[in-house]
Amino acid sequence: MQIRTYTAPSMKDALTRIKSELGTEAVIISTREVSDSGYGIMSRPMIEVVAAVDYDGDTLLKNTRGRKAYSGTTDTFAMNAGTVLNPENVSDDIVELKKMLKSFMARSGINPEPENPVREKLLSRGVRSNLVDLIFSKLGTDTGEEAIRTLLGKLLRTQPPSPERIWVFLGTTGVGKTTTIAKLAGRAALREKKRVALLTLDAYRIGAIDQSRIYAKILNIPFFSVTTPDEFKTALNQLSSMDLILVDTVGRSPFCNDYPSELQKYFENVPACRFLLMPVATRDQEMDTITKTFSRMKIDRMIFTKADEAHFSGSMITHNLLYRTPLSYITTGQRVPEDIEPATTSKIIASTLGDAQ
Ligand SMILES: Nc1nc2c(ncn2[C@@H]2O[C@H](COP(=O)(O)OP(=O)(O)O)[C@@H](O)[C@H]2O)c(=O)[nH]1
Ligand SMILES: [Mg+2]
Repeated sequence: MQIRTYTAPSMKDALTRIKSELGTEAVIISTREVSDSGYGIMSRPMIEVVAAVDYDGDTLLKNTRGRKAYSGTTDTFAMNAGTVLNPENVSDDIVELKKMLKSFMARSGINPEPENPVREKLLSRGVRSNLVDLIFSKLGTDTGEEAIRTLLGKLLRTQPPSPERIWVFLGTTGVGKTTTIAKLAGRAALREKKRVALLTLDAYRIGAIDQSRIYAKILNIPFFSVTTPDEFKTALNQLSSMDLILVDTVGRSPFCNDYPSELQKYFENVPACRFLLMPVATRDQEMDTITKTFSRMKIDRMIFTKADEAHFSGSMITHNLLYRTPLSYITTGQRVPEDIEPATTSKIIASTLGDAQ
């Protein structure tokens, strides 16, 4: 964080200098009236403003470069969103300081700019504040909901699974991997009449395979449980006639550093579509940690789970705009196989902003 003190004849002059030197992400920490260096009646009242920005010089430069590109196409915006909003640079302190500044201004009788109701709506539905700032810096502070829906419609990425016949389901424990696999297996086997098999990687021999075994039995499809990369490859060879092989993973917390690298050993030279599953109600900080941890597995698609349990679903927009991994499915309940839907941009937008008027 850089902290600088500015002295200027008016608040407006001070803010202009802060904006040009520290950028628009700068926050005001304190303001006070002071006198300039003149004596007696010659001295003029001045205002002293302490401002801070949460970037080191290098990142600030990147940030400024990123901002210039916003005037380009929406794709340029999207690409640069990654640079500007690298989650490692995103600090809760900035949000906290902005809140403090607002309450300070309110108490001092200074009227902050009236908030745009759409901005409030996006924030209250869980879209990350830095992204909301970015959207409004692109579209203008008085932008209406329609323009935001149109922009999101262009930026959000949804895609069906990639064409490989092996699908791998990754994510922390309890996010809904096994249930989602059962839903997809049920649909593929019963509705699409595909030859489907279930395979569980129990790398740590935790023994949590009964659930998958039961689903396989109900669907009358082959089931394998493997505990080493060699066993995994042998099982894949035996399943070479299958149209779809759904691979469940049971294991440790992703905060265990060796977990993704252990898993990675199974998938060397195995063409597969790798899904990362995450509940809609995941908090920002966990979202960043989990995404970063599993990024070593080269995630191809996202599945957001438990949409029915979340009060708001801005996390899907946040994740999609920040990490750009296309979303394939959204799960909406515990019923197998009913509660799963292919993702569409209009569904993501409607789940956050409500149906368009
Ligand atoms: N409400 C709700 N519960 C779900 C959903 N998907 C899975 N679950 C429940 O979440 C719990 C953990 O699911 P499971 O598939 O075992 O998670 P895993 O540890 O990732 O394999 C189970 O009780 C599931 O019924 C969903 O979309 N909505
Ligand atoms: Mg499971």
